[in-house]
Amino acid sequence: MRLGIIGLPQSGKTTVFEALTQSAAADGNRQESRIGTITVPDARVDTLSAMYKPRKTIFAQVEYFLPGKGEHGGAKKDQSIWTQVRDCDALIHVVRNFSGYGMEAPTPKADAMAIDQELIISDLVVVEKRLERLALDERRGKKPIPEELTLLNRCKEALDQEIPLRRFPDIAAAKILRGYAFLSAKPMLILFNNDDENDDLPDAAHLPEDEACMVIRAKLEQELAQMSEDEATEFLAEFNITASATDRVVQRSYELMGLMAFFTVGEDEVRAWTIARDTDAVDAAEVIHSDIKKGFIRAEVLAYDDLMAAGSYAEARKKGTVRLEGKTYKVLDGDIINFRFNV
Ligand SMILES: Nc1nc2c(ncn2[C@@H]2O[C@H](COP(=O)(O)OP(=O)(O)O)[C@@H](O)[C@H]2O)c(=O)[nH]1
Ligand SMILES: [Mg+2]
Repeated sequence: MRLGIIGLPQSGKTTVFEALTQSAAADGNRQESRIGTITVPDARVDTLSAMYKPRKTIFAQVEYFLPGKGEHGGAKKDQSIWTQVRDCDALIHVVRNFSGYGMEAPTPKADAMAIDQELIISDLVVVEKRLERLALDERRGKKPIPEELTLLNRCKEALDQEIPLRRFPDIAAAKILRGYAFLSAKPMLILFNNDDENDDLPDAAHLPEDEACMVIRAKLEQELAQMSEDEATEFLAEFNITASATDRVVQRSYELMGLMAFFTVGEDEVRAWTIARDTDAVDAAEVIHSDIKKGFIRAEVLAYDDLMAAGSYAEARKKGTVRLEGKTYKVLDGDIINFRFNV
């Protein structure tokens, strides 16, 4: 899973990236795009690991991607940022809500909308090109796929009205549109980047409507990321910060993207795997290995809570809470799965 960090210049994207990934700036390398991998905290994995004492414990991971500035100026530069984030699964949109010497007062709502406009325009270009192409094909006797045509026309209608595609869950989820990687269809979390002293969201008048929003104090968090544990504890108390920004941002992004985790356990490895909600068992198997999907027989499933209630896998089996499920079983958050397959 990859989260792309976007936002206006000077909104704090680099600072947010460094806070989240706990990485310091590699000086002189500022034009390049950067990727940071972070581990998704999950207390259930800690518990399973304590129970199985495996050789390896593997948490889910998330990648943060900070687009590079590109080599060209002007329009081409902007274009390249959007091209760079096309294959991200979701967007983290950083909006300036801090003041600084020589800066204008923050205008968070207007700033957020300006970026949204760019996403919308970028998608509109893609949709219009594709519709032209389909019309041309049709004149040459090639029939378009009706579902695709209908959906593309709906996209165009929405984008023409400056409505981002993420407002339409069926469009955002449509398999047939996936290849277009529409930017405004991606789940987006707005991070208001506040002054150190301010822990609040902008008041309603300055909030964009219908968006997932949270506050980050990126500069503070960045400083925090570079402290020793002792220093950090003191600092957290002083600024009234509870969970680290990373934890909060990851959690919100997970919710936003409709993601969840299932687990595999054993003496060798305890591991969390990330899947979308409503994933079939056979597709969850594929996340581990395509062979498991191909040779899928059954999924042996035990809910995490049932394992905790029973105390051990063997006890859970005696109680009858270990189930055998078929290919189309919808995996639930916290399922512990043992796939039976042959290759
Ligand atoms: N006061 C304050 N300054 C910040 C904050 N986040 C970033 N800055 C400053 O704003 C400037 C731009 O930040 P930067 O991360 O480079 O923005 P980018 O252009 O979006 O990558 C830098 O001087 C940062 O130190 C913040 O939360 N509070
Ligand atoms: Mg930057």
